[in-house]
Amino acid sequence: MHSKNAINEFAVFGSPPAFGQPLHVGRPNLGDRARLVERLNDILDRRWLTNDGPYVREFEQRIAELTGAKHAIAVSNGTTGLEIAFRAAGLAGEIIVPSFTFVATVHALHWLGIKPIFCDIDPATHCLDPDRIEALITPRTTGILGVHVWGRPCEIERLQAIADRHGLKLLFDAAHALGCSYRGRKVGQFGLAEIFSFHATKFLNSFEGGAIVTNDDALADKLRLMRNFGFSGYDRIDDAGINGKMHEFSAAAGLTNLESVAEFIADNRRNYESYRDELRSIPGLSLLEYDERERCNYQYVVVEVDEAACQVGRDFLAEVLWAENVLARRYFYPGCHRVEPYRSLYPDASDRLPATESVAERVLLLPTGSTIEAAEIRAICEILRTAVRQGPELTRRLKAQPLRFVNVV
Ligand code: T4K
Repeated sequence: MHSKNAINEFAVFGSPPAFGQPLHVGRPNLGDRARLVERLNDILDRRWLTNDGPYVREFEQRIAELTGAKHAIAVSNGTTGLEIAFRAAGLAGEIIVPSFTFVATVHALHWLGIKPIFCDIDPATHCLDPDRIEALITPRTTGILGVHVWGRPCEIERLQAIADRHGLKLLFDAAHALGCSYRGRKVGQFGLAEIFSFHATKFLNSFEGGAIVTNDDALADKLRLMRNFGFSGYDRIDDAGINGKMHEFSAAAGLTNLESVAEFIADNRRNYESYRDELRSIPGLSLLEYDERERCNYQYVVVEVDEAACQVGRDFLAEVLWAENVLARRYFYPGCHRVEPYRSLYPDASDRLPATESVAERVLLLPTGSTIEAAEIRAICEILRTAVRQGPELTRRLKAQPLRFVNVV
């Protein structure tokens, strides 16, 4: 690692990068390799590769236990899980959804011909602002889709009260929130259904994968049917389903990684605390906090950049970090409403999303997970400390050269 005590030593101005290899935000956490290989061999020996196989069933059982939900239906990925859940729940017309989310949340609605009605977020929580929802409800609204951004649950009770008052369905995109709790109850037990992602970059991965969890028996039956083309038996089709099945290799990876999930959370928490200690002394950078009274998975290290206080903007900090091989991410810049097709379909959405736009302009996610070491975190924070200490000069010099890594929409 190269020291970065002055901006003249920054790779963005031609010096060697601090890190020889890229540091990622979403480097996969991996459980016991021998156990995984054992399970893969079982699958090959059994010649049962997919279609509700034994490992998928076991994985579903474990996810139901972990979340406390009555039913867990494993799916091929989180996005397909969202689509199947929306369809099985009968969502149609208009759905109120944040724009500050990964674009898959909104794509899933759009693919089903449902109009996303973008609602602003609370800048403190980064989740749907309950005070902004009711003004968006029309006779065409059938539901509210909350997203537990960064694993910090939405204001669930208030959302449920609004949904009940207007006869709307409430579902949650819980892609970030496995193992997290709201008022002492695990995420997975709220709304009509909650949908998790086990993509490689999530702290618990099944390579690709997801699960829909629900306490509703009838919905669970429908979800199982729809995940498998609508088949309820050989030659018997009861609904217009799709192929959303998780296969056995994915479930084997999910089960193996689940065995190490406590270690992954401990690693994330340790990283988060190291960042917190290091960043505390840097003016203008604030680390998004997790509620210590709740269960958290700490899988995202989210920094908000106050440009006025730092005298250097978030995008310039990202440019500096990328040049040093620190692949910090600007999730979810620029917001779903500002990417296609939503930008063209709903050109006026910006007018009612000031908090979304301002948060999307100042958020920066830093590398974490089991592969990141304490010394690397210290070095990343040293780069940030140097950048902020020499903020005005850094800004002046970066304005004079083209950005290589960061695009501005
Ligand atoms: N809802 C929400 C709120 C979500 O955040 C997501 C997914 C979904 C729904 C949909 O769930 P899935 O259908 O994906 O199950 C990543 C992930 O692809 C995506 O799953 C995730 N959210 C999103 C927040 O991040 P990208 O395109 O920004 O990251 P990606 O895939 O380039 O990976 C990030 C870094 O991780 C890479 O620079 C390299 C590293 N990496 C990645 C992979 C796949 C590895 O080191 N190894 C790997 O195998 O979307």
